[in-house]
Amino acid sequence: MPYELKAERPHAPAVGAIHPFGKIPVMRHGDLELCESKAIVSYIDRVFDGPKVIPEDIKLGAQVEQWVSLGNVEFDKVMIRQYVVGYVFPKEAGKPDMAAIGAAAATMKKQVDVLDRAVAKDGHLVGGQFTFADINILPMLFYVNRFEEGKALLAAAPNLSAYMERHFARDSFKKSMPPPPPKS
Ligand SMILES: N[C@@H](CCC(=O)N[C@@H](CS)C(=O)NCC(=O)O)C(=O)O
Repeated sequence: MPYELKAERPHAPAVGAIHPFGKIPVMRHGDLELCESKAIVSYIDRVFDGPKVIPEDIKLGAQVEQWVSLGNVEFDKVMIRQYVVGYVFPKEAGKPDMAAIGAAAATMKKQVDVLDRAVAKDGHLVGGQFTFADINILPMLFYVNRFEEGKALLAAAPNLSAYMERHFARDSFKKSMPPPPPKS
């Protein structure tokens, strides 16, 4: 589907006008303004033709919802908020709290095992097809893989490593790589 990407920082006025807590992404389509990735994806999936990223099949769709919820509640909390943000935005500038990062990495080990088993069968989280369950989790794995402990954990998970390699090579993944953030 055609789209126009307007790069904005979180909490920029244009973002705050749509997301009550100033987070990105936000979307505008005609007179509809939406925030929160899952809501945006569900809308696009329903309005536009093309392959569904949330399958219409009730059981497959429910499994996608399950993994998206696990992604947003469990994996995002540890992998992004505790681990990646711990490195990128330390509370004290230039001094990441290595005890907190180590604790996050220990929890992440269990999460990586769960994902490694989940993709073992056919290289997807749900139903042998590429869905929003995968799309939601792949950017988290991409950023975890940029830091030492995360890279080591992921390298030790063979199914998940193959999963990442395969899906990171997708044209859509490369095209949705965020542009450098605009200057604030
Ligand atoms: N639940 C939101 C999470 C969005 C989110 O956390 N976005 C980050 C950037 S990837 C953000 O805007 N962070 C700014 C902040 O937390 O203040 C969604 O799924 O869209």
